[in-house]
Amino acid sequence: MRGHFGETRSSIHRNHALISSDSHERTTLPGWPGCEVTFVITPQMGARFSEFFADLPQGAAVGPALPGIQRFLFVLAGEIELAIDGAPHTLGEEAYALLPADSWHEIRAVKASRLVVLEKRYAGLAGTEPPQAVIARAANIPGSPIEDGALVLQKLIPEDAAFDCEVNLMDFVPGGSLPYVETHFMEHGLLFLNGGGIYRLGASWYPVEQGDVIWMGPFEPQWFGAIGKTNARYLIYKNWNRDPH
Ligand code: UGY
Ligand code: MN
Repeated sequence: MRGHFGETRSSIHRNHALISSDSHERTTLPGWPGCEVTFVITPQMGARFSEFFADLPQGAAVGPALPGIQRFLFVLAGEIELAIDGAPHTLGEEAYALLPADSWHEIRAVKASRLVVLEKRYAGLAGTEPPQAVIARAANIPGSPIEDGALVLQKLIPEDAAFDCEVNLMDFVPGGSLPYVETHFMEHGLLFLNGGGIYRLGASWYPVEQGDVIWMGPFEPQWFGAIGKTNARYLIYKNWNRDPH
């Protein structure tokens, strides 16, 4: 939703960014024929990964990511068919896939669909085979209550040395919060799926709501408190499982 002319909640800084949907810029992209894409996090900001929304009309067909790049996709709306090695999988709302670097796949929109996509260069590990594709539905992933039930954590990617990233769902009860201000070398790409609250990034506090995206660079102090009458839930990427150098 747009506010007043000349205003936005988007706020871009050297080591963090809040991108609200009022400032989205839709573009075309050769790899996504017939689709509209909206990049919200890219290396131009300083991030070491990309995050974008992809709006696919019914029937759109999309091939794999660029060489060396792995792709995570999460269906926000609609339905897609994902072909991997010839085997089709149907993914509806809140189904997701992690597609390993340099592996063939095709995404076909069964209905008009909206995806959120994360792409990063895969960091291999000597002596460890690269991962297999992961395809699942968020609703089937068990949640772990943490911080005395202030939030429930779902880990969408298996905990295995082959994976160089995490993508989690964090669901906060009203009044729930992160227990402390985190500082860590890992980066985040975050999308608010439900509810909102106050996000602390560095020395700034931002009101946040459904549809907002946040990039948190290395060591950016970060804290969240869920404010409101409903749960606040976000999808959060983190580079993970690898040395910092
Ligand atoms: O996993 C995390 O680092 C997570 N707790 N960070 C965050 O929610 N900002
Ligand atoms: Mn964190």
